[in-house]
Formats: sequence, C-alpha cells, structure tokens
Amino acid sequence: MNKKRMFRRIYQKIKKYPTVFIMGHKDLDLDAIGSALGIYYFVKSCGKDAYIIVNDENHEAGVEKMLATAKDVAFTTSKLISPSLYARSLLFVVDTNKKSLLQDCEIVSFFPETIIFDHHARGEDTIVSENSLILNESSSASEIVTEFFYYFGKTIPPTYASFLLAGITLDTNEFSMKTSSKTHYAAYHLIESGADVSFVNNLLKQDLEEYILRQKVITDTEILQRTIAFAKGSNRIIYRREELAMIADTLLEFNHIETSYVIGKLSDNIVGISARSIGNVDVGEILSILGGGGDRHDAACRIEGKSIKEVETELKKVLGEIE
Ligand SMILES: [Mn+2]
Repeated sequence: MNKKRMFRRIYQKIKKYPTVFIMGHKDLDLDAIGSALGIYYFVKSCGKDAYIIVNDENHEAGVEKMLATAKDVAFTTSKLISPSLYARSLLFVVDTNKKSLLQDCEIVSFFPETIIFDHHARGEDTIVSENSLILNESSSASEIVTEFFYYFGKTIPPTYASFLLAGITLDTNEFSMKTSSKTHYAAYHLIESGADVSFVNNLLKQDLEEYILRQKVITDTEILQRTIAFAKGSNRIIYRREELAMIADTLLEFNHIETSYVIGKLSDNIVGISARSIGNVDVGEILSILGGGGDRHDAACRIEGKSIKEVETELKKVLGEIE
C-alpha cells in the first residue's frame, strides 16, 4: 500500500479509538522519542487521549533533555496500565518494527490493532500488522511523522517541530547520511513551523569522556582492501550499542572508505558489531552471515560467548581478508 493511502488509513484508526499508546524501542534515542512526541501531539490534536510508554530507567543526555522539555506530556510505564485499557486502545509503535526491541514486548498482544511507523529493515520478529508503514528509504521515524502532519495540513507547534528535527538530525548524522530530498523537505517544514536549531544542537551535544573513548577506538582503525575501515574496542571496556554505531558513522566520513565495521563488548559475554556502508556493499547481508541484520547502509550484530579476537577473526573471514 502506498504511503498516502496508509496515512489516510492510519488517521482513520486514530479516530476510531478513544486512547492511543505510543511506544518506541528500548534504549530510546532522539528519533524514537522525538517521533513518539510528534505522534503524541498529533493524537491529542484529534481530541484523543494519548500516553507515551517509557520503561527505560536511564536515558542518554539528549533524551533526558528532551523529556525534561516535554513537561505536559503524559508519560507512563507499561506496568501502570491495566490490560483491559490496552484492549480498548490503539498501539502506535515508532522507530522499530521488531517486537523484541520494544520498551515492553509483552503488551503488544493486548491491543486489538497496532500501527507502525518505522524506517528500519524488517526482520524475523517484525510485528505483523496491516497498519504498518515501514519505509526503508526514509531517514528516520521523525521524517515519516513530519510527512504525516504535512499530509493532513496539521500545524506542528515549535517545540514539537524541534523534537522531530532532532530525530532527523540524529539519524542522518546531521544530514550527511540517508538524506533524500524528502528529508530536506521535512526539515524545511519543521523550521518553517518554528523548530529551534540551537535547541536541537544542544540536544545533540556530546559527552566529552564518551567522545575520547570513541576517538581511542578510531585511532587503531585498520584499513582493509583499501575501502574497509575496521576498528575494535578495548577488551576491558563495555560500550553502548550507539557508541559503536557512532564510530562506524564517523569512519565513513573519510576518503576512500566505503564500508566500516566496529567491534566492541556490549556486556561481559556479548560482543557487538556495528557496520555502515555508503551503499555499494550490502552490510546487512554481510552481518546476516554472523547472525545479525540490517539493511544495505546500516547493520548490526550481537554475538554471545565469544571474545573480541574471535569475532574479529570470523568477520575478517567473511570479508575475505583471511582464509
Ligand atoms: Mn530512527
């Protein structure tokens, strides 16, 4: 079904239910929470009740700042709501389509219907729904939400326009990746609506210690086959998934680099790989060999019970670097 038809269909669904629950992926980032806030405002402006489910206990600094700005928004944790209310409500999932990644994956089955707005590749545990808009060509969930507003000619207040712009800015690495004319068009509308660019820049400010940690990983990058940047973290440091992703993003910014792979420990017994590609090599396909997933540009993998060295060897075999 094309995007516009799906937009109309989803609008009808919102009108059908008195209450809408909105939920993003675990480990909220600015796109997940920004797009959730956008949908929250949309639903409220239709005269419906809306709640954003946030079960995460800790947030990265930007998300924390966004939540602090969204003062009048009704946030809840999933356990506070009775399943009988879920059974009379609509579920709106943003920035993921996979059940296992949700803030709470158990509650999906309580809802009669689920809507999905996402830009990630589908996977094995993609939620089955007739109301899903999974657009791999979109930069971010926030871009889709912006188009949703624009399609119905709905106004976006400046604060919400800033939230959505932050989501787009994060996911495109400041309009340098996965950015199409539609992405710029969405940003144009958000700025026209009063999005505050300096507020967005403030949300995206980095933590100096984390920055230094990432730079250390970058310092030891190997160049394979002239186009592959291959980096790995220290054995003694646990990285956040997003940190590996940010390093992989950065490595693509250099001359001649077409793909990047970053390996690092995500916990004591899990090693993660984050991969990026300018598009000529499908990193999703490459990491699927090691049990991961993703798309052509953006992929990740989690491997349990192996050391960084072992994962490095496996990945280098897949890349044809060693026998
Ligand atoms: Mn996103």
